[in-house]
Amino acid sequence: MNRGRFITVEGIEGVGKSSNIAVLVEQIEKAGFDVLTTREPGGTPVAEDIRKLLMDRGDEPIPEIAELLLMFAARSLNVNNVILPALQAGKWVVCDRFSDSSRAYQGGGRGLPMETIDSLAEWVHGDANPDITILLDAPVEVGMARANNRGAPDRIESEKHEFFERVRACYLNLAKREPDRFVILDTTRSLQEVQSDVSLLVQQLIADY
Ligand code: Z5A
Repeated sequence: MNRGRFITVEGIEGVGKSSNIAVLVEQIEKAGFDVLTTREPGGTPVAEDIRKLLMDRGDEPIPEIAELLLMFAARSLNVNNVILPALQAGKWVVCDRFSDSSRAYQGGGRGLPMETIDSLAEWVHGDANPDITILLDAPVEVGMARANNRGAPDRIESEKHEFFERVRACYLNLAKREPDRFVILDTTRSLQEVQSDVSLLVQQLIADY
């Protein structure tokens, strides 16, 4: 059986990951493939517990290194217990964030060394890298304005504007570094326009499968 395709969706908060993942999944299913969706940090019961630890605005400060290691601990659970078994069963996997989020947030945003993050990625998931990464991109103000319509910000959402500027710049650099894997979609356009690009992309992926 062919290994399924592994697709990740990335971007700063509020750029429309959830809204576009819904279309992505619908299109893949329409083409007759089984698809599994998951998210990071999270995706398994223990990884979802780690997510709560990471997002809660508790009293104890979380050092940057602990934050990075917790992201990768959750990723190890998701890769081994959810992503790899699904790919091996021929399912397509759509993951809301993956190691590029650690590169962008903990590397770009917090300033942790990229070589360390790349080594952790290699250690935790070896060559289980995404076949394609959709980077949804918009200026920080746009993402924040869309995200602000929701409830109280979590621990990471409470960071300052400059933090998210660094995260976005890092994402754009990652896309430059691996142009064959990344597809950048400008999400300042209407949701319908972006979703129609997502549909075209899926058709292309299916044609190449
Ligand atoms: N994190 C990390 O630091 N390191 C890691 O390794 C990993 C994660 C894996 C997880 O958050 C947090 O963890 C995240 C990074 C960090 N922290 N931050 N910030 P998450 O991924 O669960 O949540 P999020 O990034 O905050 O995503 P989100 O806010 O849920 O946004 P979204 O899914 O990208 O957007 P949406 O919900 O689809 O859309 C937001 C609103 O905009 C909604 O009302 C839509 O209808 C609207 N929208 C969407 N697209 C459009 C367009 N094109 N036009 C108009 N309106 C639109």
